[in-house]
Amino acid sequence: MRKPSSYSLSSQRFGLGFLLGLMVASSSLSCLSPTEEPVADFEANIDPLNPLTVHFDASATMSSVAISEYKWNFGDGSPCDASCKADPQPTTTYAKRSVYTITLTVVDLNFGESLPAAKTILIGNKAPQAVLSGPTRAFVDENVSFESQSTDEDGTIEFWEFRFGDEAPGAGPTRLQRPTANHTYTAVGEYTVQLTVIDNDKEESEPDSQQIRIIDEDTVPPTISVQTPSSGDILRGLVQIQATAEDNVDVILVEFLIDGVLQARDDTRGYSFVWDTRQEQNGSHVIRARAIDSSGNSADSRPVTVTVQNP
Ligand SMILES: [Ca+2]
Ligand SMILES: [Ca+2]
Repeated sequence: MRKPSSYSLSSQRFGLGFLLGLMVASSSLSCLSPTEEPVADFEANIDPLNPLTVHFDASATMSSVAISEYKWNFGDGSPCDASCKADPQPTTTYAKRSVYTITLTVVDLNFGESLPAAKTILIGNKAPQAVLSGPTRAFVDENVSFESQSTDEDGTIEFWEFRFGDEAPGAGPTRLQRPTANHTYTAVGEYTVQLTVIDNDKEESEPDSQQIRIIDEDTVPPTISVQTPSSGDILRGLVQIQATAEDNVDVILVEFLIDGVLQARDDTRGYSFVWDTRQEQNGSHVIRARAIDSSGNSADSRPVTVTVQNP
């Protein structure tokens, strides 16, 4: 039973493989009777750390008896010595970036030589690196901009392929010839945005991705209260002022005010600031905290009136 041969350069595994031509000869057999000659087949995996190094693998070769010889021709004029001929998984490092045609002929003890299997591959190209940037939150119907900071060490980037995460099932990416993309989401949700770039050797990068949260426009202000100190407290020295704030979307900043004057800002939950009461006159002072959400809505806490009494 015969089936069509298939290209087996494992670009998925290493992400660096790129094929210019395909096999010249050979089909694969899904089963081989003991009366048939062997069928050579191999994979060529470009090393992810060195694009001039290629790991070959002849595991896909079919034969009814053991293979006695793997005749590799790496396409760069280097000889295949006895150890190379015994090796179904040789590794070769090429001297320079070029297109090479690699062939493999196998020999088994019963039926002699197979037809040559061949692959023509660009070896030595460095794959481009995709780097995506963009907001992590936006509103429904807002025009959102994503940007590529991708690079190609040994060439240039020719295409930028964006996926915004809300494509129809089966739809392909948006392929652009520029590094920025604009997109408008029509529904709330979490979306994965993905960028793949393609260099001037037609080699694709690994994808870079990020999440974006799409929300309805937020008109609800946050809530905030000062936890410590409490109204009526008598304070001296350094005093930690602590507030809690909540929002339907996100609190991005809490400000602390003493007698209406801004003293400090904190954008980390567990909002706090250390007040040096020695800088104040002894007597009554009013503490307030103000929370600001990601849409710019703000709210003030109830005032906390304390007495400063330093020696
Ligand atoms: Ca390149
Ligand atoms: Ca809000």
